[in-house]
Amino acid sequence: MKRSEFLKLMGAAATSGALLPKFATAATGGSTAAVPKPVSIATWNFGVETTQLAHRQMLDNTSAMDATEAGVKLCEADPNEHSVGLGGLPDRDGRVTLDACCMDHLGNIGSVAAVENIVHVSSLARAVMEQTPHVMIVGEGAKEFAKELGFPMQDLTVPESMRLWEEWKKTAEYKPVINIENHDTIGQLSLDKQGHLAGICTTSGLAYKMRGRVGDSPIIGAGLYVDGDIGAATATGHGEEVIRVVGSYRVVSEMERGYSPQEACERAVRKIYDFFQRRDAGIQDTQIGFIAIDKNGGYGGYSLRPGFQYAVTGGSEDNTTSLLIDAPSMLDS
Ligand code: SD4
Repeated sequence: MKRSEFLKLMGAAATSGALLPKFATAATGGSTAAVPKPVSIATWNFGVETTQLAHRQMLDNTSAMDATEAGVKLCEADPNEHSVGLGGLPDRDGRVTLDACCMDHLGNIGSVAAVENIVHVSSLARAVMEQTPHVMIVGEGAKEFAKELGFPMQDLTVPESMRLWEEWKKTAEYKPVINIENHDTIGQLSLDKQGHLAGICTTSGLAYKMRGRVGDSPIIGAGLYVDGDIGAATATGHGEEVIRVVGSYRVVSEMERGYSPQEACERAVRKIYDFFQRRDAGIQDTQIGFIAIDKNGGYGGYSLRPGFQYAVTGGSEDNTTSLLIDAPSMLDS
């Protein structure tokens, strides 16, 4: 299916840039200036569509959590995105396993990991948050819970993801690898008209991972963190390294100490770099990106190496801005 057809199917055509008074691609950077509420930010270029959808919904008084969920679901259902939801790259055994978590401004959290056959794991994480006394359910248990709730079960493979896996197998010798080109998790953070923050992170994780491997994305504090009084952050990239520094919590905690979202993201990336140095570990295969938003709509993003982009859509009905930003990076290549 072509991307345009897919978007039409998802009813997202109405969120295209045509409706937006301003659409620009900034060269680099974050903003210490606040974007007027509502505002939504998300990792990677698919974040343009997902933030536009969330923003439009929030203009209509949808909550940050509902709008963020609507945004990331667009990405989860897209068979052409091979790092999230349907069509995500499989583990080394050819099984697609998904991870997701969500958090709101009150500190409500929900998470699922290593889930098979469910496209909208963001909604499943939200169901864990809202309908169970627990915060994290994994594997078969998560699938059973999804079945109970009536989530459709489906094969998450698509011909292209299987073709890529077959290619990988030719030389892989069944060895899990960290492959920087396959980091495209969506982490999305929104600030609604009421000033409430919410975030969701959803991914198929590292391509060709070992069965049962779980990265940062469904781990509250690592892949996502929201503090309604301060701000929110989410991560993409090499999950093992993000977990090591409790990355998203670290970003929010730096904001609590007074750093801007941009500075806070930079400090978290530098900490990851420091840990590599201490361990004398090779950093060549690692990419990490953080994005953050504060409770006033200030935002930022930063990555270890170039190539990371994030999207920001915010402002009032009459004055909406949607940007795709090339995040500044710590290393040159
Ligand atoms: C993980 N952080 O499972 C995820 C992968 C990722 O962009 O972000 N890809 O480690």
